[in-house]
Formats: sequence, structure tokens, C-alpha cells
Amino acid sequence: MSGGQIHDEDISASSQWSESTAARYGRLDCEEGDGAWCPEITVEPDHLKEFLQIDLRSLYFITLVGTQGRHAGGIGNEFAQMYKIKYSRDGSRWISWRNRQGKQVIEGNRNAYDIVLKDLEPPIIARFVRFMPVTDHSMNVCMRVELYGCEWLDGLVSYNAPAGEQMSLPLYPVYLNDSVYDGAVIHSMTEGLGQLTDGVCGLDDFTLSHVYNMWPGYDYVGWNNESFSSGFVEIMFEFDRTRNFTTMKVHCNNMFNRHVKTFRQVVCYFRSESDWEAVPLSFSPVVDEKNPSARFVTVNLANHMASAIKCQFYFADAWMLFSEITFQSDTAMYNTTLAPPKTGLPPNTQLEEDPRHKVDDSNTRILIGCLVAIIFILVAIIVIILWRQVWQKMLEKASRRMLDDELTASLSIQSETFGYNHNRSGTTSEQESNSTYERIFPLGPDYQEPSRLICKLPEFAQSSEEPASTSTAASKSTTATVVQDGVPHYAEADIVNLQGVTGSNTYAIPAVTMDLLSGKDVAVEEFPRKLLTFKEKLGEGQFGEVHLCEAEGMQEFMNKEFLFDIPEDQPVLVAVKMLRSDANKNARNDFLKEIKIMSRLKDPNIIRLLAVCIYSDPLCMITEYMENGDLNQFLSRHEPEGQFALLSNAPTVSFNNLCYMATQIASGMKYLSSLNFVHRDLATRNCLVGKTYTIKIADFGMSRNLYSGDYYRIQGRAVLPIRWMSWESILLGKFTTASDAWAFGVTLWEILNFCKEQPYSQLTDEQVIENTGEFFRDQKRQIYLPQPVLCPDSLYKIMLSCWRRNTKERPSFQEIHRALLDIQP
Ligand code: DJQ
Repeated sequence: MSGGQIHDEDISASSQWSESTAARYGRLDCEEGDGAWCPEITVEPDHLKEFLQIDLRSLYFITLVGTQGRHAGGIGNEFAQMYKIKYSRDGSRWISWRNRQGKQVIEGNRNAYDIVLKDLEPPIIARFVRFMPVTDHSMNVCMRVELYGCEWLDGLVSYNAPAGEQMSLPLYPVYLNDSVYDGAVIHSMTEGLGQLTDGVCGLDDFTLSHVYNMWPGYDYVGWNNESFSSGFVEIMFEFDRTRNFTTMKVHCNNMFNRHVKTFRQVVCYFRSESDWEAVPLSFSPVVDEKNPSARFVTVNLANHMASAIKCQFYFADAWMLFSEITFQSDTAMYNTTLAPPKTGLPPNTQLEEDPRHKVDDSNTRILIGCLVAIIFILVAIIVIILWRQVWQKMLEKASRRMLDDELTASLSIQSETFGYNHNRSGTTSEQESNSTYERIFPLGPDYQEPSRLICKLPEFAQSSEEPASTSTAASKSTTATVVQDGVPHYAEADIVNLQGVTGSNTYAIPAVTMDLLSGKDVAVEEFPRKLLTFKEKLGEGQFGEVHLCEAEGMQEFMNKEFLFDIPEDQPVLVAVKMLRSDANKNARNDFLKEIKIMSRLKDPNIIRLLAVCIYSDPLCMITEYMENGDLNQFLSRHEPEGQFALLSNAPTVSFNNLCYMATQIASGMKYLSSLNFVHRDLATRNCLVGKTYTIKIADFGMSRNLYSGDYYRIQGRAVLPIRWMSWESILLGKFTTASDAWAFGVTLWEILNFCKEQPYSQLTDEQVIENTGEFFRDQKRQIYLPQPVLCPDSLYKIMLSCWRRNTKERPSFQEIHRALLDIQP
């Protein structure tokens, strides 16, 4: 009314006080005319003949009404304290509205200006609505009114059905009548609508009701099989016009333990114009004896044209209870073509929005505009975020695919370098070694468990303690796969896990069947065992020990370059790695393989194999003794030169010597990288310190107790030095010279901190992995190791370059070596 959708000519009244209080001024909130509709004479009690009538031009489902008196800027003071509503669907039969308790009178206004809203329970389905003021004393009455609801698209004008019955349960009766039916109820219900169209669906338990304070069975209309000899209940539905029906939905109770079930069959007859179609439509839903919940049963009406439908619902049990029946028809077509604007209202428009949620019209528009804008912005943000994620995932997939390709390629190249063909230099290859630790995928469920072997290639494992039992299991099963497989492909078949003969790592090296004993494959000579004298134990592992020994006549075995300061006739100190005599065949094989590979590494900054004892057991390999132990412990017990060291009398290492040691590590790595040898665990703990700050890179493996905190154990799986690992090694299992460069950066950082602090010591292992995710995402949220106090900018720059996200942008060891040489004064 106040929105203007209802035209003046559709608002009429029984009478009007004056032209300025005509019906058309009866719109809620309307201040035109004299401010309201006022009837001609005083309304006497119980003398209902005055009304304000609204013609909605088609059927509407009305759920709420509002009333207001005449205020007229303070001049008026007329209002209706009470009123009734009458409605009609056809304009001839008028029905008095009653609430669910049967009361007709509605409480109206208490002053001339406030709007009073009333929920219509039950709602009205009507085209015409009349507001009829009621007064209990003589007074002038004026009204302004409003209707709220939506168009009744079902088009149903009435249903005729047998009257609902009463069910006798042991404790109480259940009334299954249609208590709000607005037609005539004599023997059966005729010409009305009621509970089956009130929009309220019954509960699973029909004895309970949605509607507060109503009797058991209130929501349902129900019939007993015994009252119907035919075995069905016939309901006739009349519509406002001929419609094209798609479906009928019947909300049925199915409490089978109370002998209530949905119908077992429905037969529907259609009447268009005045004739009934000869062939009815029949449908048999599945009778559900498992699920007792109430449900809508949908009947396909197959686009039948009709203005009336007669349906026979067959009993499946003693009782049949319906709470709602709706019809879906092709109304759009009818509204636009067959039923051109009979009404002034556009089809499907809401009569009036619920004013409880209504704001001023212009405000609403602004509000909606703002909301739409906000939604657009949010959607845009979401799309951008999703797009970025998808993009990153694609990137990652691509890189994983690349990893797989490279893996296959590089492994076959590696096998040339370390395999049968005795190509010692292996220099032809530009490929980097790529192999897969067992990968971990902390970033989410998309990360797949790699099917590849856990391998470290081409490498050795060595002296230390017990390996993690889990990795032993893993490696065993891996080996088993290899054996079963038998496919002659390096990457998957020729890899044997090396438990580190004395070490712990789940490493692998090429499983070549070396005839080591023939000696032709090994570049080191047999040393007479009897010339070795045991002095002390340097280390211990699962399959053997490393001993400090005196060796007589070792000079012969040493390169000229090492000999200048060793007296010819005196015994030299050597480190001897020995395989335990009770070691199994696998361990023995692995030991021989380690010898083979180590024998090829000849660089002043890499552990050098001087000789072996393989003609008899126990198998031994001999390297020179590095009297200062590993670099980590060495630096830990030293201090930088300065006040503190002077006062505490602690041994010091000069900055120059730090640089010197770092340069040697870079040099050793330059050599390894020239062989495409990927170390995978470069750290100060894996470097040995000899006399005068000489450094040799070794690889102790992962199970020295002292360094267990440097390795992250993924439950039941790999053990990884995550704080030294590049993002791609952690996330993609990709190990290359570039990831060795990353680890070098961390090693450099350790050196400049005198190994007094673990990298990212403030972060837990999990946070380190999260940080790895940030390195991957590269959104400036990654945390870099801080510049050590002693570290000049030039050195920190080298570190940062080692931690570049893009592997190609990281410096080669050649470049790192060069840069370090330049830093040294
Ligand atoms: C690589 C290795 C030497 C066993 C402790 C105190 C010491 C030895 C990647 C290449 C570069 N280089 O070495 N891989 C594997 N090996 C080793 C060790 C260090 N280890 C563990 C010690 C240790 C010395 C020497 N002086 N002081 O226990 N390897 C092989 C080794 C050990 C003895 C003889 C031959 C080889 O890490």
C-alpha cells in the first residue's frame, strides 16, 4: 500500500467520511488527504458494516498486516482499537479470518500514529482483503493499513477432501482434522484452503506440533484406512486458471511404528476447461520402512495442463497423514502470456516487504549499493587469492614433474660417473645430482608421498651409532622392492640403501657389483694390516668403528703433497674405519661401495682414502688423522679474538682463520660439484679440522648423539637436517649443488657464530618447516638467519645469495670460492 504497488482504484471502502478521507488515503504511513481512511458514520459495536477493501488482482499469500490511525500532524486522533479481517479469493465468497484458536478480533492501535503489526497465523491466501474496524464504544475510527506477503504461485484456490479424523493413542487422542480450513466442513471439506497450504510442515513425530500450545496432531490432516472402503483418500484441487503442472509435493508423516506411512500410490486426474482427461497419471513412491522421518514425496505431474486436479492417495498402512501439499506449475509463462497484467502488480512481486526489516527506501538503496560493492570487492579478493594459490600449485606441480624428469636423467648420468664404466672424472655431465630423501610435505594434503626410494646419491654412510629403527625398516622394504622389481633402471632398481656401514643414514649409492677384491676397480692399494697399531676409538656405528691407529710405512701410500713434514721412518697417525666382523652381507657390500666411491675423491679438502685392507677381514679403510676433530666442536671451544677471550684466557680463532676455513670448505665443495657430487649434509659437524686450520669435508651420517638435535625426525620416516636444507629439498625432495650452496650459507653462518648457536634456534622444528613454506611462497614473510656479530656485510651478502629462492640465482661453488678469496685480506 505505502509502496504504491497497489493502485488507488484497487483500494475501496464501504463508505467515506469525506473526499479527503477516501479509501485511497488508507495507506500505511501516508499523510496525504486528511491523513487516513475514515468511514462515514460512527462504528457501532457489533455493527460491522464498514470496511476498507484491497483488491490484489491475483492471489497472494499474506502473512502479516499493519494498521495505523489518523494523526494528520497532530490534528487527528482517530484509530481502530480492534478490527477483523475478511478475505475472498473470488470476490463473492467472503471468509472471516480466525487465528489458530478460532478468534476473529485482532487487537489494533492504541494511538493515532504508531504502526501495529500482526502476524497472520494462519496466513491468508486471497485476492481481496477487507479491514473491518471494531469498537466497543462510540467513537470515530480512521485507519491506515498495509499487507505483507508474496504472490501465491501455486494458484490453488481450494481443495476438497474428506474431513480429517481422530486417532486414539493409549494416552491421549490425536486430532488429525484440518483446524484452519476456511471452506465449509460438513461431511467433507469443500471450497477452502487450510493446513495443507499454510506453509507449516509437520514434525517427524506427528503427536508433537510446530505451533506452540496446540494439541497432538495439530500440524497434520490424517485419515484412517478403515473409513475408506476404496482404499484411497480423494482430494480435489481447484486452481485460479489453467496451468501447466510440473510437480506436486506432498509432505507426509512416516511413523510406521504408529501405523502411519506415506501413500503407496497416487492416481491423479486432470481437468482442463470442463473435461476430465481420460487417462489418469499414476505414481507409486517407494514405501520406506526404515526411516521414520516425515518427508516430501514429489509426484511428477508431467506437464499436464489443468485448472483442477483430483488425486486418489492409496493407503500403505492404517493411517495416512499429510501436513502440506504444494504445486509447481509453469507460472512464468502464464503470468506473462496467458495472464497479462490483470493486476497493476508485476508478476512475482512482493506485496510489501516485512516492515520489521524495512528501512527508509532511499537508505535501503544506498545500503544495498554499498553491500553489493563490498561483496564485489570481497569476491575480487577471493578470486585473486584463489588464483594465486592455483598458480602456485601449478608451479609446484610443474617443478615436481621437472624433478621427476631430472631425477631420471641425472641418475643415469650419475651411474656413469660412479658406475661400471670407470669414467673416473665423470666430467661430461652438466647435470646436477637429484635424488630424493624421503620427502616431507608440510604445506598441506596436496603434497603426495613420493613413490621414489629414499636415497642419497651417490654417497656413503659411515661411522656412527644405531640408525633409527624406522629408517632401517624403510630401507629394508625399499631394497625388497628393488629386488622384486629387477628393472634395469638406475633410479629405481640400481639403488641400494646404504645403512652407512658404521653410520645411520638411509643413504644409497649405486649398487654396482664391483669386483673390488680383484683390485682393478679401486684406486687405492691394500695396506698390510699388521702394520697398523690401534691407539684409541674415534667413533662408533652400527656396523663398525673408526679407530685412531699408528701406521708404519704409510708414507708410501700418501701423496707426495702430504709428505713434506712427515719424517720418513716414523709411524703416522691415521683414522681407520673398520667393518665389524659380524656384519651381514649387505653391510659388507655397502662398505666396499663406499670404498669405491671414496677412492675417487681426490681433493685436499675432502677426506682422502689412503689405503684399504680388503684382502682379509675385518675390512678397513684408512684416512689421515685430523687431530682437531670436527669443526663444530673445534669452534665451540674457541672464542673470537677480543676482550672476552683475553680476560677468560680462552683459545681464539682469528677472523682470517675463520675465512680460511670457510674458503677451504668452498674449495672442497667446488671439487665435489665439479663431479656432480651432491653432499646433502654440509654443515660444520661434517667437517674435520687438522693441523693449522686445515679442513676436510667428511660425512659422518645422522646419528651421532651430539648432533641429534640438528636432525628432524618425521614420524616413522626420514631424518632430515632441516635447518641446513633449502626450501626445495624440504618441500620437493630436490637435492642439487644449489641446495648444497644453501647449506654452505648456513655453514658459513655457523662458522661466524663460532658454532655457539643452532641455526634458527628460536624456532621449533615445525616453525622451521613453516618458514620453509614462506621461502617457497616468497611473500617477504620468510625469516633469514641474522647477520652474525662478527660478520662483515660482504660475507653476509654471500650467505644471503646462497639462500635465494631461485636455485639458478644461487652462486656456484666456484663463485663462492672466488668471493671468499676476495674477502680474505
Ligand atoms: C665424504 C665421507 C670420516 C667416517 C672422526 C675423527 C677423525 C675421522 C662427502 C665425502 C665428502 N667424506 O667422507 N664422505 C664418509 N666418511 C666419513 C669418515 C670421518 N669419520 C666418519 C670419523 C672421524 C677422523 C679422522 N681424523 N679424526 O669417524 N670416513 C668416511 C672415513 C673414516 C675413516 C677412514 C676412512 C673414511 O665421514
